[in-house]
Amino acid sequence: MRSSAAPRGTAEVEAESKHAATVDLRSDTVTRPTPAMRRAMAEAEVGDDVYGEDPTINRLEHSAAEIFGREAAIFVPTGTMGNQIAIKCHTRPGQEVICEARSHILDYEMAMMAHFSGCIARAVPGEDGILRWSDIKRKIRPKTYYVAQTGLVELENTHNMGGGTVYPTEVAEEICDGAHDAGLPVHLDGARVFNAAAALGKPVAEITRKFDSVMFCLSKGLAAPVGSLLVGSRKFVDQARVYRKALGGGMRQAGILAAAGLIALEEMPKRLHEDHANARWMAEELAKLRGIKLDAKKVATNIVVFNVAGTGKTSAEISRALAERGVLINGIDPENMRLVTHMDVDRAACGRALEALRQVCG
Ligand code: TLP
Repeated sequence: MRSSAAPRGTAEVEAESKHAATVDLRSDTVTRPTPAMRRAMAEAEVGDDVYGEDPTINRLEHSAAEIFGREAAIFVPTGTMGNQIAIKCHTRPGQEVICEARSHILDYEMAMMAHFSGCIARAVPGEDGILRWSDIKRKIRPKTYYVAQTGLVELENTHNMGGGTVYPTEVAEEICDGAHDAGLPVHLDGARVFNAAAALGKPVAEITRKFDSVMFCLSKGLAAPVGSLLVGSRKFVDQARVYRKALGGGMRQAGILAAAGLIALEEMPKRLHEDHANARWMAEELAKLRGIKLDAKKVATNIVVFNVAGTGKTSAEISRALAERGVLINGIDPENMRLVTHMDVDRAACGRALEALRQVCG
């Protein structure tokens, strides 16, 4: 069994070197910087960001705050660090964080909410990863001294393991309003919030306006090599800067990275619909294969999660056979797999991956 977050196995690496044109659908994190990004990186004006003196980082943070309609933003090396800093800022040790049962903060962030913030997750299952206020309301702990108190509500949009599903804006806003009435902040893991915005046809500022903080990644569908941002109030971001430094995330002349990030932020969101169309097409074709189960109509962004139990093979066996044909797709568990479309995989490459899937699963 291999998770999508797992390092590449020998079979995959060997296959990659054998095939000049490997189709890598393991994640949108595998995208490489564009020529424009590489040029901008080479020419970036830099300074020491711990002193607040890197002009390119300052420009990126300013631009992110403006795009999200917030007071401030902070550049962090990874989405994981951004999420964990947000949890630390919003909570106190001994509290609970309400999140979806397959959320990234719970399943892929190394138990850091316990390790770093001293909190436990109150995991709530949601259909396709999407929670409703009625699910959350029931899990808020009563205000008595003898139970751990709820400190934070966290949502994920798009929901990764839910299959790139998108929160309808009114559902997310009802949760934010309900949580705020209960005195609770709400953090958004918006690693792929630009995909959500593209699917909804709305600006990110509009779909995230009620959240207290938002983390989003430059290094996924937006194709930057490194980096994420955390946006929120000035007070929140000032506190986040303290925790970023404490975690060793004060990166000095990281304007080199921010230069690529600015292109990712300002230029790349407009092409995400191509990835979504490719994912939907792959889902429709996959649904025709015997032994594979998925509802292609639910594929709204760039992630396709599908069940392979009916093929009589495990996801690891399928992964290996695909890798031999130059196609990389990982399993989530023995019965389920995830493929993610992105800028470095065009329609023709998706077609080649489908052909390999037909050979292996059909
Ligand atoms: N997701 C990765 C793996 O860790 C699973 C991927 O390949 O999809 N939030 C969400 C919703 C994410 O999907 C990820 C990365 C993160 C946070 C963390 O971002 P990084 O990898 O920059 O720490």
